[in-house]
Amino acid sequence: MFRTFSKRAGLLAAATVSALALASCSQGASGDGGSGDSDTIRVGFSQLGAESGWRTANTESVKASLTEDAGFDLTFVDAQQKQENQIKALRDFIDQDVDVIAFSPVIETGWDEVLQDIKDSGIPVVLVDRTVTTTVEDPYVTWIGADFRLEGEMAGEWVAENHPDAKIFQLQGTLGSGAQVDREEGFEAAVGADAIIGEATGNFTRAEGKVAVEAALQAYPDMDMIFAHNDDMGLGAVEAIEAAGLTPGEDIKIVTVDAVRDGLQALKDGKFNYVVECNPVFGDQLAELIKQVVAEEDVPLETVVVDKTFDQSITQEELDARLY
Ligand code: GZL
Repeated sequence: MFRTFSKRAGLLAAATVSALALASCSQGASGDGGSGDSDTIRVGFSQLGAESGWRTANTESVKASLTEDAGFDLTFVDAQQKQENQIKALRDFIDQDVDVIAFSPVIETGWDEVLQDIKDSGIPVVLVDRTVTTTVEDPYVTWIGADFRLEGEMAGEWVAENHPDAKIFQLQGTLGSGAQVDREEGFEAAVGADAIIGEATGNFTRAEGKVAVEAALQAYPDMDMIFAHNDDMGLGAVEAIEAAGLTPGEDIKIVTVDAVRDGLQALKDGKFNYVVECNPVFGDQLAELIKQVVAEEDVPLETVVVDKTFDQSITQEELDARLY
């Protein structure tokens, strides 16, 4: 069974690759004729959906980097958060005999057959963002994304330090996704499982997050904190809390992950209490990795996109300076 390895080891590799990527990008960008390919690289990209502000920003970053001018012929397919749509897209990419297949798996499991077929086709896989658990040996050449477990730990450490007695409702992302599994693991390691009085999934969307919290407010009247696995569900929680006549950020504290603009605005407005970043703007690093894969250069198995954290001291200047 293969799963993306412990991501801490990837940090050093990330720093190395990031420096290399930036260097080679700047060479290419300055037009000094770097080592750019004369051939176009045909990339099949299966994006899992458009469920959140994070996903939208990630898609924009990927499309802004995998351009014709940069030497790519990108086929981009949105799966509307359905695994069967992703598997169909991956099979289409095999039929089209693309040069590289890239995808962000909506959940960790259920990919063995299609990953084996891709491997048999000889097309290299670049895994993006989410992780996979599979029996296929060496299922992908390289993965780029965030350390979800660390994100959960950072959120949990802030809670443990600032609200040690919190009664927490956990608003989970898409069940079975690497982001949900690992954020939950990291968060619970930091706060202790006993601090979590209830949980339910909001599938990383604002609407489903609101519905889940409406039910939670009835089921857990003594909850005083929500850990939402992304900003969008946290914003849905704000709507539900306000509809119940309570004050988000005060009666019920909210801790989230992503740091999209709407989430950081809620933080600045006092409706969120703490936000852990999960940076989606890595299209340039992805483009560089794909070029290295096609050139059969050595690439690290993992490139971890480094995250930071925000509290309510965030300024409007910081907010305005955000890329997404
Ligand atoms: C994280 C990404 C998650 C975001 C959500 O890298 O996979 O999926 O946290 C998105 O906003 O839905």
